[in-house]
Amino acid sequence: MLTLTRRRGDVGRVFLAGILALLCCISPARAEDGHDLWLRYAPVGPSKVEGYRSALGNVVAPDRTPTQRVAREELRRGVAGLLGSEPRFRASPAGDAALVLGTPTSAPWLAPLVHELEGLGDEGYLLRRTRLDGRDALVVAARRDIGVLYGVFHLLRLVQAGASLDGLDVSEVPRVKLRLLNHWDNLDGYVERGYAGASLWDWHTLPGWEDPRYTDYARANASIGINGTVLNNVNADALSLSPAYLRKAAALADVFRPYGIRVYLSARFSAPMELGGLDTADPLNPDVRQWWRTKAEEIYALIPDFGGFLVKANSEGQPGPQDYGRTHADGANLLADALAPHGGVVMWRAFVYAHDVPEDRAKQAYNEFVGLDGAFRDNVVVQVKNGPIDFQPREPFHPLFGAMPRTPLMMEFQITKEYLGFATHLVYLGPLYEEVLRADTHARGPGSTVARVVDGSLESHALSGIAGVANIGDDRTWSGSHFDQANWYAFGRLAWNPNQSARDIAVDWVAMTFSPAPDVVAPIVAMMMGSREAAVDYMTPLGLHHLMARGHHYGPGPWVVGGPRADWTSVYYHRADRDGIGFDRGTRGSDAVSQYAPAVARTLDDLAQVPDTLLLWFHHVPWQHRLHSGRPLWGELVHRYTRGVAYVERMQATWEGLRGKIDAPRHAHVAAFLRIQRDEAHWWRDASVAYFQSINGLPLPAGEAPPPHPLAYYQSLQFPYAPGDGR
Ligand code: GCW
Repeated sequence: MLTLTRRRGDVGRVFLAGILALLCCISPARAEDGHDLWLRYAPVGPSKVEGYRSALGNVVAPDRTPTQRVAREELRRGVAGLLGSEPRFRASPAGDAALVLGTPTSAPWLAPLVHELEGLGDEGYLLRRTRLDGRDALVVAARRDIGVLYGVFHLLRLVQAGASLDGLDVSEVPRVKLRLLNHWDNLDGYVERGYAGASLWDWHTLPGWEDPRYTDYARANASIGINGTVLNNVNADALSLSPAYLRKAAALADVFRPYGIRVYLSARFSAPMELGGLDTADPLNPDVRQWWRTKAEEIYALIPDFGGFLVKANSEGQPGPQDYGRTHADGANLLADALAPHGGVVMWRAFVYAHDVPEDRAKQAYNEFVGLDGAFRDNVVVQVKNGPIDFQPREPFHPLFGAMPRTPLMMEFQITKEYLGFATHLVYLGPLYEEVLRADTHARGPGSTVARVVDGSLESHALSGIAGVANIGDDRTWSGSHFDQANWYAFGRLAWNPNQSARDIAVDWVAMTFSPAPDVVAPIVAMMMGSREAAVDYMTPLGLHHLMARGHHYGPGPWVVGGPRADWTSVYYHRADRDGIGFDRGTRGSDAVSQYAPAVARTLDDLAQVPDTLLLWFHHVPWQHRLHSGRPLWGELVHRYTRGVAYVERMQATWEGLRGKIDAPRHAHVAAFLRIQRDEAHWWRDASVAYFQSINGLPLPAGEAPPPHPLAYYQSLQFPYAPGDGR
């Protein structure tokens, strides 16, 4: 009996194994965990292999420098994965058609292109189907090795998307000089506002152990043109500048260098006291100035291409020049002078506000900085968040953009979704970035977009930059979820060229991350494109802002009141009472509108013209006020909360329809996160409706479901270990 059972079991197992093997072969998608990001290099369809092989099968690529070697290796990896066989590397393009990589110096066959390449700067590249020595060739050419690497990634992207290489003729030049990630990573491995696990940097084992993930991080960033990374939190620990930690940073810099990525550090303004034993950090004190000069020399001895410092000063408790009665310009210039001999830059943050200033918080950064225009050294960039408050689901563009013509202003976006549902909500940030970059400041008349301020073209600045607060950690997916990878990706692509379309970028990302099949790309892109607006709807519609729970910002907290400072409460921002809701920032209110150029200010100030999307940001409005939809404000508000939830339910249905077209593990992961998002979108809607109804006493509009719990229930929820909280 026993033997028989065992035999039956064996037969069963063999049968099961057979079925599984069969399923693996016929399954449209291999099982994946997302770790390969958009660089999966999954096989192209059989019908395409031959065509691509004739263009990419024979490669001529130099391998003398580290960057040449990584370009060559990336190409090898890509071709092997996509086409199923290794390319043949050859010494010269003689013979069959070839793919030729290089610069006119590293690949002499490209000499005829030398003049054309001149206009591409240090990082641009050319992809072209052409004839070299009378033979068909595909060239990836640039003035510098790094341009060639960028070109290789572009070429592989085209193949991943299934694009034709016939007649290829593309030239690309980045429009922005500094394209940086900002890591808010602490030295103990905790990531402030991080939802993707612990820091990728294992400071303890550095510099002895260089985790291979550091290389993959560099590959991923180079593939989207990111050329710098600030390793540590802006709430900085002075220890990052100590000799031991500088050696660790230098090890990372060594890994990143071949990929064109420079290392930067957040500098704590009081480091001369904490590390140097001085009794002041006054920027005009000669000992302090000497301390920073010596520190810069020490850093450059270890990291010859060190990028520079990022500084958060006199904001949220951080030390700064104002502690000594000096200005932000004095502080920035102190560091700029220390770095200048070595070619480093200072990115001085404008995220500055003080709770003891009885002024609308949205106005404070502008008030602090606008008068300092022209007072900064040439190697200083002022880094400005996209909006005047703090990375909310929607904000108007920051009024400093366009208001400091003599100072290069760098954009700071948040990629990590502190206020947008953490990693579990599917919110594609491409449309948010695009909305801000395309906004017209009118600083020099119509067409003075934020993108033109940031890329330096509006005022002809040599320095320009875009930074994104990273969403990267040690999670297998890198970003905490599969779809959050798209935000890292879109950030990089827009930093390269802020005029690109968020939709086009999403198309590329989906093709590379999931599949180029149109019946996969179209529904996913459609779902992504509306996802940010949906989050605005279920969290903070019509210009509401800063209504998240206190501290960790997880979930709704429109009732948050009291505590150490008014501008860290929700009631400060929504100002709801029995009669109406919204923050009056018009000319009769806080007058924040007047910080914008007159053409913009007029529109925002006028209740009839202000877009509904920013209504309650700029106006305090009666609950009965009619909106463009014809609904009264209260009806519109509830309508939008409900609409946001419904969108998430539609995303679930779309995703369900993709079952079988996406590999099972990733499909299940996304489906589970969408369920969390749906529940939390409901929670946001219900808690907000219950709260505002308790204030205005109005009945729910017809057809709207009442919140399932009383307000007190929502207010009682506590999440003491919600991730990412500042500490
Ligand atoms: O968005 C807020 C965050 C803080 C952060 C701060 C800043 C690094 O809640 O955690 O601190 O902004 O940007 O400095």
